[in-house]
Amino acid sequence: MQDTQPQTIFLKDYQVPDYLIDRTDLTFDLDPQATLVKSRLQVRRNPAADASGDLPPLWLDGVDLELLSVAVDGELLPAQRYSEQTDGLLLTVDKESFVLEVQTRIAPESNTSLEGLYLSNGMYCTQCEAEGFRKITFYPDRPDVMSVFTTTIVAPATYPVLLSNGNKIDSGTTEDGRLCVTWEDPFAKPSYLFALVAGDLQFVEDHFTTSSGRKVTLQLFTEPKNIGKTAHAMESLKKSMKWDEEVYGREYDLDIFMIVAVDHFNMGAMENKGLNIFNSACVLASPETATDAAFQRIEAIVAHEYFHNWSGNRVTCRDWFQLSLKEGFTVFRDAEFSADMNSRGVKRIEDVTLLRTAQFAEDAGPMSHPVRPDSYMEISNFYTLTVYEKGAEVVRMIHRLLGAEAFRRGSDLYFERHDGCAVTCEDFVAAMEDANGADLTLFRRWYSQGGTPVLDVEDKYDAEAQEYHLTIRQHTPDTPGQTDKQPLHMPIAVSLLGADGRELSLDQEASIERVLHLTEATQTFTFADIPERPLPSLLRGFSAPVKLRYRYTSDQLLFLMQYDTDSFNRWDASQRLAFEALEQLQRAYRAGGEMQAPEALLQGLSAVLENTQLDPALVAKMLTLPSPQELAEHGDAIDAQAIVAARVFVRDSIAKALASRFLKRYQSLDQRKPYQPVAEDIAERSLKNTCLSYLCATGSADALALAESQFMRKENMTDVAAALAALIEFGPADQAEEHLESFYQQWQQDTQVVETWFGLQAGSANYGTLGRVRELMSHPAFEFTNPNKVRAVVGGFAMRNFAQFHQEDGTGYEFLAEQVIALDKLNPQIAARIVTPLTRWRKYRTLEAEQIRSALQRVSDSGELSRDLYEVVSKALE
Ligand code: 0A1
Ligand code: ZN
Repeated sequence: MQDTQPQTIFLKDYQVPDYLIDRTDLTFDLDPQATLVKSRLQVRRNPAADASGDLPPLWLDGVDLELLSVAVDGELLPAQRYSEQTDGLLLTVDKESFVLEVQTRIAPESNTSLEGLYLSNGMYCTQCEAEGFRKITFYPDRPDVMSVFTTTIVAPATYPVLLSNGNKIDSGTTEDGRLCVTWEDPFAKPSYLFALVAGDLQFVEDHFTTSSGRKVTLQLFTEPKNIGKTAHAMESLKKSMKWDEEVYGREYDLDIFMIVAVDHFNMGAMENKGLNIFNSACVLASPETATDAAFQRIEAIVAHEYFHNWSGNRVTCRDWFQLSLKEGFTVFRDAEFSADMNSRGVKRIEDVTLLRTAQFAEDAGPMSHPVRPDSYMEISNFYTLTVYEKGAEVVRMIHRLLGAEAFRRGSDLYFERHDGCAVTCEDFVAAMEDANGADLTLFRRWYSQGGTPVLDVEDKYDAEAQEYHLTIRQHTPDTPGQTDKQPLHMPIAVSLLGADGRELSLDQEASIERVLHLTEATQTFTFADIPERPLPSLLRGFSAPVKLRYRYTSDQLLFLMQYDTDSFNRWDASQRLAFEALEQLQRAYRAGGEMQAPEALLQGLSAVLENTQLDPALVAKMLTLPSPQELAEHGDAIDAQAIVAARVFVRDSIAKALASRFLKRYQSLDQRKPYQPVAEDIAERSLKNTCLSYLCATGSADALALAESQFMRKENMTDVAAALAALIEFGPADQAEEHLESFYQQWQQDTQVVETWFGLQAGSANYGTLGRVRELMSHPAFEFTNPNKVRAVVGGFAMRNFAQFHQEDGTGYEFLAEQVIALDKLNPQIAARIVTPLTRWRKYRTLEAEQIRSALQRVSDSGELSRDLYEVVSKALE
């Protein structure tokens, strides 16, 4: 917590560090309340720094540390040569190079922020990105200071596993019987990639032979009770290592790669060099306990962290404004990996859904920022969908504009040029240009300009000239601190469909898709030799992260749903149709008029459901209505009740109209196969469970009996959780309570399943009532200091339970304010994230807006806020 108003840090103020640290030798003497940290730094004046004038003082970041001693070249430094401040230590040394030794004491047990060194279920672990290392020892805690680390860990024999980055070079026992291990990481790295783990852990081991024939040991550590849940992550790791060699030519570089699962973690996982630390929920899985979605998430996150070894660790960020350099690129890499391992079309749909629901909302909210932000108060607040997902879209557009081979040349040059360096987004783009003689001058605006561009498309067919003209107008709305946006360079992938549903050939090479380079505010593209008036399939594969408007008629959307060969656009047509129906019904609801069944949508979905040639996962996606959050993102003066009512009405109309088809499809897919988390089976289960949910929505006893039988069979968690969700949403209350209870009885020992159980209730339109959520928070399995539990219960309610959170009396908002205030005292990062729904108050109609704003004001008035929460709340109230 700060004493004064937090400072804003600006990209334009960046300066190279005054001093470099060539070597960092650390010794940890572990103790829950008094861990002794000794650091020995080989300090050297940075030759690239301004050399005029006297030697500048040396600044070391440090937060919540007890300073014990400071010595330079073996001599204790007199007190007048250093001054301790709330956020660091300023030293006057007057030497160009010297050895600095600092001793500090820290209390991991009292560290609930989960940054720095902390305890999770009795095991020590660290989280240093972005600025957690300064909670361990005094250090220039910035990514452009890269150092070779050795780490010695001393701990009681009750902590037999002692890990850090790199290779183990020594181990033994001290005179008093404690264990002592030393690790050396030969690759220079910034402090944010440092890691330490100590505990009574078990591990599984495997090996991977790299393309050049080096044998790498792979180890995955967990608490003993979880050792049976490691196989999927290990397989995912081996697949990732192979893929990165094949697709990017990137080999692993150490002799050992370790993963550790911890229960208390603020994010998904962390790419520490050679020692990745994972949130248990993002690495542990077994068929009985984890859903298909969890299996896929684990595969993606294991890959993401592994890929960071090159895009992040070997080549890192100069400063935190460049965060998307490593995150945007790595998300793009992991998305392509997942697309190669599973269904490419479905992966794209999932990613775009996230972007449209959450990133577009961020772009339109008070924390809106470009992919490369210009300023921040607290960097932890910028691990955002914009930096990650929109950043990945920006890289994807480069891939589209240049083509796969050219992109690979660019990435090879980038890694070769900058290996071992801390660089900028500009360096990435420059490598892409230089490797290919390309010009991305205009394209760079994507990094500096925020907001979601809107494209308006109009077309004209000239029968006489056999020409088709597409006119595209682009416009990006103002965002906080940015007005008068400039046009962006973006690829627009287009096909033209003829009356028979086939794509027309677009040039001599008979290709059916063209990538238009949009660069101007308004631009017209002409297609020659077009023999009939075509129907355009626009922005195929979502080739740019924009909102595209074109006046499709319902018939045209039905046509695209039937014929478009781009599975993304095929799905998108179904979503456009659903949006139209839902918006019309919201208007009817608000006007107190009658709600009419959405005939066109019913017709389209009926055909889709009959089509057994289509990937069942795609069918399931087409049958899934846009979420309330996505509908809210579209609207102004949001009326939450209208959104909920319209959505329930459409859902029930579909359920009723297609009931017999749902049953037929459910039955044909309900084959008792042994569980495997492979794309084909996942696709079948997703459609089967979508059918089940619609069947139960009718409330029919037969349908509920199907769900009950699926629940009782306990074949795998995907089917069990889907059945339970349907039962609690649509079944009689007393039975649902029984099922919830029996589920808990069976799984109460399993942390991940208990999180699922919390989430199912908190996110349910029926069960996640405020009273129920409060009860869950006093359940013995709930832990306010565990982010996963908070996300399941508080987040499940405030972020995934639109209907209950937006109850008209405003109590949902008050509840969230209360939780945010309490959380901020324990874990500022989580407080600043979970407050998000309150920050979007301006989008709602007057009544809700006033209620939400006043809840946010209450947070603001509650006393001194952490820097994390202060930044988010103050920007939202501005
Ligand atoms: N670099 C990690 C994300 C991460 C960021 C911050 C953390 O602690 C506050 C933890 C993880 C990734 O992209 O996976
Ligand atoms: Zn990452």
